[in-house]
Amino acid sequence: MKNPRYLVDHMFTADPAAHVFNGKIYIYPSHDIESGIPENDLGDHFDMRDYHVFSLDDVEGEVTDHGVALDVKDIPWSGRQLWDSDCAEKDGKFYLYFPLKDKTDIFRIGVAISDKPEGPFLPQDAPMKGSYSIDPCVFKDEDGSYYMYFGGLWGGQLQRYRNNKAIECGQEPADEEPALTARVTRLSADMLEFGEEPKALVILDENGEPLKAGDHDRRFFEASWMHKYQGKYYFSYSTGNTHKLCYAIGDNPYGPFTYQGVILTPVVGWTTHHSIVEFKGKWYLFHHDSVPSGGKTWLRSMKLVELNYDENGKIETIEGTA
Ligand code: FUB
Repeated sequence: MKNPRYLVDHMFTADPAAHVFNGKIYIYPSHDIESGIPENDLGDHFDMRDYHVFSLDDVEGEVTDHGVALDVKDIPWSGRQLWDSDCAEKDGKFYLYFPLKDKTDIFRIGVAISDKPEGPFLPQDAPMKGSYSIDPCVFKDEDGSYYMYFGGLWGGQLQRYRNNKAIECGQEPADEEPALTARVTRLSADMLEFGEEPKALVILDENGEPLKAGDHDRRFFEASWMHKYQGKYYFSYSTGNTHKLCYAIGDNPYGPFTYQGVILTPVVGWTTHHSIVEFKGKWYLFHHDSVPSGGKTWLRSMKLVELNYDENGKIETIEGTA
């Protein structure tokens, strides 16, 4: 495999969530477009309108674009901005989870269903009850339970919530206060709703203290991903304005997790976002950068690179500009 490898060049793709279904790799990325909206800290320039699903039989193989899997115009509650999605399979059905601003410009998380991993997906009439913010990631544990991880700062609106309730004039905490965290919730048996109140996913430092809001090099910003390696739970995420993909390890799906280090150093482009998947006995990082668009933050291209662990289960840092 050319390592790293860009996966497609006929359209811009970002935030790739990869899963192995039916022996193939399926990828659920965002579909970046040139919207003409000026860049700002709320991410208005990320004005995506549909999703395509991609598959490949092998990491070196040809990538198939399965076409439009879900279009914003078919989502009854839609406002704007289809951001990072994820997909989970249960009992032969496939559930696509996506963040989208509703008609009042508040991000909610929606679900759409298909009989096939590539869709097309039929959206539910309303977003998941009690959902907010962005970047849903769904993890199936070995006991058959499904957990959703979500949340994102700034344009992702997470700073507007405390204890799952919207607050007036939401702002990030002061630098010395505990950082805002991703959220985790078990999904309901029908996969369509939260099965419980979302909980805070706490990341501890080397002294067992929660990371502080001012610790921009390590604190959670967006892009949750969960995978399991040698019985441990690896929560990985983007640090946003410091542009790193980092990870923390825990003993169960809820944590707490202890900060470990950097998976990917900054890439070309403002955002960094990924998934980690095992395929045929090797591990891979799917992520994106803005090299092919000449550095345009809102026009990203998904990539694939092999990921390695050392003998203690530590992930070896990958150079984002490699
Ligand atoms: O693609 C839009 C947003 O950019 C995602 O939801 C974030 O994670 C960032 O990658």
